[in-house]
Amino acid sequence: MSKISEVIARVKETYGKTEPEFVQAVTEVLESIKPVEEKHPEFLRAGVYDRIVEPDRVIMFKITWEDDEGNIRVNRGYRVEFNGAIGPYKGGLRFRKSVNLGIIKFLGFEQIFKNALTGLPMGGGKGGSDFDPKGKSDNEVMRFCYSFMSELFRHIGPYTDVPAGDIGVGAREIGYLYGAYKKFKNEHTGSITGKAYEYGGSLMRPEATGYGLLYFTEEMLSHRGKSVKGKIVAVSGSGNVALYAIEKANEMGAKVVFASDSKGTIYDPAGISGEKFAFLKDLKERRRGRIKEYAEKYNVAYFEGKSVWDVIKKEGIKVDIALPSATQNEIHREHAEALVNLGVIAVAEGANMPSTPEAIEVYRDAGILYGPAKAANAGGVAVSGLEMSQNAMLLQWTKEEVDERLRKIMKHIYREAMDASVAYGHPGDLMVGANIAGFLKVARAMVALGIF
Ligand code: NDP
Ligand code: 2IT
Repeated sequence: MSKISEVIARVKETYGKTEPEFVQAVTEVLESIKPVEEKHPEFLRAGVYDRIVEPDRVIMFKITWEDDEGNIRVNRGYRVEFNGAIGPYKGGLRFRKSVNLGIIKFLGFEQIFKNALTGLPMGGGKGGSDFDPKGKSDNEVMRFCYSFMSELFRHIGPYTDVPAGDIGVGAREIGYLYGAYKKFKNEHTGSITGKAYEYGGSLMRPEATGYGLLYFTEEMLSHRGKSVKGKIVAVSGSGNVALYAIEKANEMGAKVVFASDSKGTIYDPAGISGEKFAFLKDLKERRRGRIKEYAEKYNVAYFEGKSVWDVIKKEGIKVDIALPSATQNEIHREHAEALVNLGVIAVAEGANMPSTPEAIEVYRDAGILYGPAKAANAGGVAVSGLEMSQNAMLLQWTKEEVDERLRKIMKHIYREAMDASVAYGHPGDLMVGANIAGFLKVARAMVALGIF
């Protein structure tokens, strides 16, 4: 048995029952880097495959806070510092009821290779809590964030570990988390990204993941003589990634007809644009409301309890481009089959691991363009890296400067993934290419740094 197969089997055996998402992520990455094993005996000698699936450090802690009624509440906090070979640990924090160690480990593992692909010196990490900000008052969220940071602050720092946002962690949460960090550490340094511009954030960070997703999609299409312009697009979710994906898709001349939240899906065949998009953005970003309100206000179809992909499959609605931007494992085999049968030309992942392994198989068999998450959604962490650079220099760039760098980085990621796919015998397979290109950088660093 090859070493890689042996490691996959061991991870499955150990975590198959308790951490299925982690096993899924490890299996996908290791399976697709198999062409590397024979070509690089130095990685085998250095034990890289065994080492890379073990987090450097897992921190778990209790968060105690008081709700508005005076009840004492307890949540669980996590920070997984997965791999720091190429730079400080870097990755978001997710606050959602469903968060558990396996989910944070899958996200941290993915982050290692995504961050490497950006070309910036950032290691991989992720954290979060089973706390759900939904339905909580601003004061409750603030008390929770201060309590969360009262433990986390001792583990992070601008050259150690730099958290940011993810699901349930947006501008408000980052503000409170950074406020707490600053108070506990008595330091104003770039130890969290996604900060508002006023206190040291980077312009364009809120937009970066969604915009980067569209830059990447355009790059993929352009190599087949196509463009986003004039295409019908399905976006899932209506959070940070989804909203800015919709905004940029509109700007590029596409028509976005789907969006969703965890309660249901809207279908607006006329396009979610102009005043309607402004309403959606205000509804989800500022008012924290339900997407159903959009359907009521604009008299369009609403599908309660259904995902975008359920609706596409059931109603047989054709889209040209699918941009899953809500959560992991939202697209199953039958959804992917429906997309393909209806004529989708590209799937690019805004969310992390939104497609199941079976769905990915369908895309690849059909030969459609597939932009895997760690390449397609890397714009967010890339601009986080640029925020770290600006913080280190104690200056702030203009929007144009950051946007220009983001565009270049997304092109660079495409090129790296494409070149690796060719060099390792799977020309055009961006999933294999992205995994290999990201892995090579980290593995080379691990070998260079010696065994420890
Ligand atoms: P947000 O919290 O801003 O938005 C998440 C959106 O997805 C909301 O519309 C939410 O619905 C929906 N959603 C979340 N979980 C589920 C679920 N289990 N089922 C159905 N819908 C769900 O998060 P982000 O936009 O930041 O993150 C979205 C995805 O993108 C995640 O996979 C994240 O890991 C990934 N990502 C985020 C980056 C970032 O910079 N923020 C960077 C790269 C990837 P509701 O409003 O009802 O909660
Ligand atoms: O999944 C991701 O890349 C993020 N949530 C962004 C991480 C970051 O550090 O900006």
